[in-house]
Formats: sequence, structure tokens, C-alpha cells
Amino acid sequence: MSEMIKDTDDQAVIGEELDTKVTHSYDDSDIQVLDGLEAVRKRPGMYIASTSEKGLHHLVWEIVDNGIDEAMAGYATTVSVNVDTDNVVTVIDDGRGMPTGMNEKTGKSTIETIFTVLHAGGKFGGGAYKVSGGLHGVGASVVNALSEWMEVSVYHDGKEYFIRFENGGHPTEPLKVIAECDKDKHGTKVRFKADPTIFTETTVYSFETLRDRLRQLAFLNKGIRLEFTDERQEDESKKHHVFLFEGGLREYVQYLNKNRTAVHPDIIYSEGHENGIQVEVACQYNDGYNPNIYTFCNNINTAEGGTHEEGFRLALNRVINKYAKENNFLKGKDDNLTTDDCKEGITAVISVKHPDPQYEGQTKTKLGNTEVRKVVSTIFGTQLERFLMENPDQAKMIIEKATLASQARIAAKKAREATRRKNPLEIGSLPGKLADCSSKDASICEIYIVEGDSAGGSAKQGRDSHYQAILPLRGKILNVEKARQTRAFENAEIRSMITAFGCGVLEETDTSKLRYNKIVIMTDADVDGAHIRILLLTFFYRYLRPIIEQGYVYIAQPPLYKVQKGNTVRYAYTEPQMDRLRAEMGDRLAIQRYKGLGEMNPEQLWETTMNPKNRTLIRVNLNDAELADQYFSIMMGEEVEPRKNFIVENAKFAELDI
Ligand code: 0R9
Repeated sequence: MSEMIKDTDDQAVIGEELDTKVTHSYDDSDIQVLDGLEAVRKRPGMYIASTSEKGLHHLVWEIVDNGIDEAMAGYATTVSVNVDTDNVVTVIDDGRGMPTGMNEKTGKSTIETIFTVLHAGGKFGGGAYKVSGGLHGVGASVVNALSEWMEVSVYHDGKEYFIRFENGGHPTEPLKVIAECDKDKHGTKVRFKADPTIFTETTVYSFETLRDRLRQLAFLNKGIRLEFTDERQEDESKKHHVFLFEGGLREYVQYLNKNRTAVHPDIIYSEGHENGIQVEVACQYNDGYNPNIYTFCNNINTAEGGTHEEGFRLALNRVINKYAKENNFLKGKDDNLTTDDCKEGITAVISVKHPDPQYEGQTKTKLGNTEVRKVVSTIFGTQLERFLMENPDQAKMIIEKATLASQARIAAKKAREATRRKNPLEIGSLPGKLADCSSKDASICEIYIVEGDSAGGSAKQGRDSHYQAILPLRGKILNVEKARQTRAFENAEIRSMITAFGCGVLEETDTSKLRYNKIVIMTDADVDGAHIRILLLTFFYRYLRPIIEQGYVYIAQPPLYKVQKGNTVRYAYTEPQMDRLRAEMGDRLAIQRYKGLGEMNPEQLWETTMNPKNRTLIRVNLNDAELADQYFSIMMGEEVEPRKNFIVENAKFAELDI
């Protein structure tokens, strides 16, 4: 758990304080413990990722993880989370109950120690796969330090034990028995209220974030029941949710593919462990072209992949080629199927549990432990081979799918060679349509992707050419959700964007090479504009995902109305804003409703939409890959009904007006 702390020097100091505590009087140790918690409150950023909404939710995950540990150890069946109307969170498990005895070193109850001494959780047990490695796993004491108050209740042997902490971790009294309870009742309950003086942005939890992560945790930990009650919901049907998946990742893949057409009926599933590393993999092919591969280590999404994903890919390639050859799908002279061929249209979830995970990569979400590669490759490879042998009909469908991918790839390559066209990724010169900016300092540069030539023209004239570049696009761009990679790379608009951005594409995307630190989508505020925006976002998501994940993509908000009274001109960007302007400015207003960017002259476009002083940019934030993936498959797919439902359910997200 200590990996969480970024500043290792401070951590060492805290560790020393802990070890010397026995030799001091209780008063001294009191002060040191509180010093520790005070350090957390002073510099919360060192202990949790942020004090924004994300950090707020980490408090919940820390406590939930502790309950899940107890369930994974086989003692608890259920972990439930309740959010009340004041945003007080209650987490309950039905495990053994935390130990209620005294801790020799601190002279306090074990429970008080766990909740007041930094990193005590690690030292006092915790599961072998305790979430760690810098994402969460901050320790219950950190949650306590950042709470206005916290209460812990433990039930066992017919007694209810209780302790309360206030003002960032100060116990009001020692742990004590406050009631008798049923002899059979056992478990731990933790209630807390996040401290609004720390979480200054918000202390309101997101229903969707909590629900979706709890569902995910239930998929990742099969057989564990996760309950979620949100008392803030007025709609009764949204109040209570129970997630329990006996099928684990098998059910996860089913869920992910629910809006897609599967190529074969059964989900390929494998499970096993070697050298203390647990592996679970499930996958199924659908009729799309993009792979959707989600990887986890210790229940944490490893968005940058890593050795578990490499092991999966190795096995997929090896086993599919072997089967294809042995069963005469590939003849001797045929080339092997590439890993990309084998991945086309696959939905896969890979989850490993590792006692000592090492994370790498730009966002520390890439699993680095080299031994994992072979373990995953062996366990998944064996089961995949068995699946293909036992299900020859399904094997045939899979091999045919990969063979089609391979043929398309080879045909495209031949066509390219015939026209002696260079690989689109190697093109050096900038696209002709791009009106580049003069500055080469990416940190200040912006590129506006503008729909249509007329709006493009206004934008070119209106911009500040020192740091604003304009790339006009013609008409609708290709829907990459329904096109193979090779077709995407032949598309002129897509090539323009890739070259203009300069950061490579797909696995090679490197945001440090990005030529603009703001990529701004500027489309009309109408249905067509929204469609183009979704097509662009789909392309970014499938081909340049890090630019979205790392927050480089923005949506410009052009005004809906221009309101004029005498010499005063104001703009309204939303309908409610328009209503307010009407109320403020009185009658005799000249109101112009903009139908498109093209209607604005260059000065107006600059004033309302591009000038950093006045404009509103919405940063696109799709850090939940699973939700984003659902979003794109639904928004871009053939089925109308799920699209409608999704828009209704996720109105906020679907508009991306986050
Ligand atoms: C509601 C959230 N649940 C918890 O925080 C929780 C922690 C916990 C626990 C034990 C049992 N249930 C729990 N729920 C536990 C662990 C061990 C022995 N007895 C009970 C053990 O790991 O050996 N604990 C987690 C850490 C500790 N208890 C302690 F032992 F360090 F205190």
C-alpha cells in the first residue's frame, strides 16, 4: 500500500515514527499518530490521486476493497455500499469482523490503530492481492484523515463494538462494546462523511461512477455479492442494485457484447494459477472490426495494457495459427495470420491477481511483471486450444473471421504497393488544407477541426494564427466503427488528422509528439454537427485513445443565439441562458438564432467561440473505457432501440456536455 505515496522520503519518516512508538508514552504516540494524519490532511495530493471528484470516490474504493479482501479470503459473501441523502457512505461486509483486541505496539485497539496509523493496514494483514501500486489502496487511515467523521462497527460473538473519529481522524473514545447483537451476526461496518474542507470541488458522489465500478468489481470477483443502495435517487427502481456474477468474466464479456452481433455462440473462458499469480480470461468474437480488450491487475484497470495482455496476444496468435494449419484452413504456402488478424472484432477481458505488481507507462497503468506474460500465455493458450478442438463449428467461424481480416490486409497492402503510395503513417508533409499556426510550442498550440469549408474559412480569418491552427474537414468523416483499418488509413480526412497531429496512431500513439495540446472539435450546434462530433470522437477513441485519456480533446461551444439591444450584443450558448438574457435585457430585442458556424463572420466566430477570454471549451473525458466502448458501439451501431435507451439513461454522457 505504501507505493501510493509519491514522496518516498516522507514515507520513510512516517515509518520510523511508527517503529519507535512502543518506547514512548501513550501521549507521545498520540501526538505522532495525529501528526501522521495531519500530514495527510495538509498534503492530501500525496496520498490520493486528487481532491477532485475522482479522489472523493477513491475513499469509497479503499473501504470497499477491504471488504472485498475479506470476501476473497472466503469469509464474507456480501459487500454493500449505501449513499444517503447527505452523501454519507456506509460500507458493510459480512465477514469475520475486524479483530477487536489490543495492539501491543500502540497500546490501542487494533481497530483504532488501523484507522489512525498510516499504512497500518499493510502491516496488520490484508489479503495477498491487496490493491496496491499507486492507483488506490491508500489505507483506511487516509480515508479517516480525510473524513469529517468516521464510525466503525464490528459485530461478532454477540457483541457490537464501536468507535467514532472526528475532525480528520481523532477518536472520540476508545473502542468499546455498545450493544449485544445476534450471536450469529458477524461483519464490519464503516461509515464516513468526506470532509468538504478537503474535497472543496465536491462531496457529492456520482451514482453512475459508483454503480458501474461496483458492477465491474462483481464481474472481476466472481461469486461475491455487491449491493448498492443510493438513497438520493427519487426513482425507486434506481435505488437498489445487486451485482453477483457466478460466471465472472464470462458474464462480463456477455455484458460487453450485448449490443453487438456475436460471431460464435459460446464464450471462450480460462482460469488458473501459477506461482501465486491468478489468471482469468474470457473472450468472444463479434462481427465488428475493432478489438475491445480490457485488462486488469488486482481489480485495477491497466489501461495501457502490459505483460498480461502480451501473454494473451501471444497465445491467441500461436493457437489460432496452429489450429488453422492442422485443420487445413491455412495451406503450407499461406502466410501466417498476424496477431491483428486474430484480434479483429474480439471482445476480451483479462484479469490477473498478483501479490507484487509493478506498474509502468505514462500513467502507471501498464503491468510490467515479466513473468506474467508466460503464465497468461500458458493458461489461456491451453484453454483456447481445447475450446477450438471441442467446438469445431465455432472454431471454423473464428478462423474464417481471422482469414477474412488477413485477406483484407494483404489486398490493401498490394493495392498500396501498386500505387507506390507511402504508408500513411510515414507521410512527412502536412496536409494542404491545414492552416497551421506559426508557433511550434505544442503547449500553447491549438488545432480546430472544423466542419465544412465556409466555417473553415471564417475560422481561418478569425483565429489568432500565432497559436491556432485550422483543419477544415469536408462532409462526414468515415465511421471507423464499421470500417477496417486499411480503409480508415485510405480516408483523406483521417490521414490529414493523423499527419497534422504528428503523434502517430494506434499502439504507436505518443502524446509527447503531439503538435497541439488542444485538439478542438468545432461543429454546428445541430444534429448533423453532433453526428460529425461523434464520428470524430469514435476515430480518436479507436485510433488515438491516449489523446482522449490524457485530456487533449475539447469540444467548442458555439453560441445558439445572438441577442442585440441598441449597441449591446450578447450571446447565449444554451436555452436556459437565453431565457435569462431575455429576463435581464427586457423587450425589443433583436434575436438571431445561429443555424451553423458558417453564419458567423470571422470576428463573431473569434469573439464567441475561439477567443480564450470568452469561449467555453468542454474537455472530453472518457476515462471509463468500458462505458465509452458501449457508447460508441451503441451510437454507431445499427440497432435503434438500445441507442434510444442509452441516450435516455446517459443523457449527460451521450451529449458529452460533461
Ligand atoms: C466494510 C469494510 N470492511 C473492512 O474494512 C474490513 C476489514 C477487515 C478485516 C478482517 C475481517 N473483516 C474486515 N472487514 C480480518 C482480517 C484478518 C483477521 N481477522 C479479521 C486478517 O487479515 O488476518 N481486517 C483487515 C485488516 C485487519 N482486519 C486487521 F487485522 F489488520 F485488523
